[in-house]
Amino acid sequence: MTTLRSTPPWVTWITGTGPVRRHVMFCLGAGLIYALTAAIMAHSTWLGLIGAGVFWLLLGCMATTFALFFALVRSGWSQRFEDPVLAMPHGMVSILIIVLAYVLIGEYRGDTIILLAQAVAVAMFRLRPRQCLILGGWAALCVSLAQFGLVWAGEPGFSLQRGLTHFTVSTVSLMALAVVAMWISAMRVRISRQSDELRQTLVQAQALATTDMLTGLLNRRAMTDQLESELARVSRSGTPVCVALIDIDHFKKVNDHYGHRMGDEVLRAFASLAQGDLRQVDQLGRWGGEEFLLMMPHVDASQAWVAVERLRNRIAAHPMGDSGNLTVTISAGLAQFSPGESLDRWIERADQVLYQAKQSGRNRCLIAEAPPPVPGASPVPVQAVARGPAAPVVRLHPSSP
Ligand code: GH3
Ligand code: MG
Ligand code: MG
Repeated sequence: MTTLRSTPPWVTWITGTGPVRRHVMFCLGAGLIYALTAAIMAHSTWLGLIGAGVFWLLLGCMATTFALFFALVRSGWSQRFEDPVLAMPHGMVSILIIVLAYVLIGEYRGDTIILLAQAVAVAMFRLRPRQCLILGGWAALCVSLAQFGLVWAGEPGFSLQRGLTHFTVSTVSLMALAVVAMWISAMRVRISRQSDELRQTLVQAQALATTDMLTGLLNRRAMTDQLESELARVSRSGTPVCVALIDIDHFKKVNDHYGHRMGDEVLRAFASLAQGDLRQVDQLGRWGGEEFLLMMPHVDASQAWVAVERLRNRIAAHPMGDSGNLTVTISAGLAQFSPGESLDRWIERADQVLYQAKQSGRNRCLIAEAPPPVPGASPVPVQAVARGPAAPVVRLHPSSP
């Protein structure tokens, strides 16, 4: 048994719903990285490694950036862009803040290079391959400018020699990381495209396995599945359900006189007319050749008979073919499910009365009489079969079990 757990309202208030929620979660992930960085900075400030002014300035920059991007994503404003997470501009602004830290925190500035590497590495999970390379280049460019600026401004302890060493190490490692990020991002894009294709193929395969290609109706296998699940439902609820086996009369003659293509056209026309005439809960499938099976839940035999008669009259009155000079009729055998009987037996009863409808002149719908009750099963509501406007109930062969 599965239990449905609903999301608490305060979580929905923060994350939103639908696609926005997924994008907000990315933003919150970035927020977590900011929070960890702020905690490390606070500890360093407490140890006296960073000045309090610098700490509050960097904290303010991080908080403002996070709040701004969170608002843009959470409000749904960013949905208009190809990447609603805004990973590229967010990544670029974060890199600027890290480079600001690089400039301001003095002799421990080398530690911030690892944060730049982290910003580039995170990009591979969201950005396209080329964007990963651009972001890596942006990080290397910003930190290089900062290094040359520090040398040019005569920052104490940051000689030309030191600046060049920093420049080489940071540029080489950031660009190497950007190439790896690009490669992983390309792999991610390829895997996601392949899984989309696979999903599409699966949907197509499912449609092929359950649909009759000529008429677009359920095929026999899918129809049998529907019948089985309906029987499982009926055995719990006890509500009535009927099937009608419908066969086009003298269909062979249509093929013989008008050609096989016209025969196909008639089958398609029947399917489309019937579908337009039925309730949403009714299920129609192609049972084979020019024979169709209609399942009608929640109605007894006399109510189902009225529906099939309406369909029969509609088909008989509908001109088919290009010139419209062809009309066909249908015969149907109808059976209400009797508690305790098997699916095969139920359909067999419908088939037997269809045979009798053919024998007695075609273009009619007959109802199968309810079978003798199965011991232990709840009885069939007899009046359900006997009621209705002249519904012709047919007594099946006495030897039938
Ligand atoms: P009855 O009134 O007794 O049902 O006679 P009938 O001619 O309709 O029945 P019969 O079983 O003699 O012939 C059915 C024909 O339906 C034979 C078969 O070639 C044709 N048929 C079956 N499937 C298709 C199909 O997909 N397309 C076309 N055009 N014909 C089909
Ligand atoms: Mg036929
Ligand atoms: Mg037939």
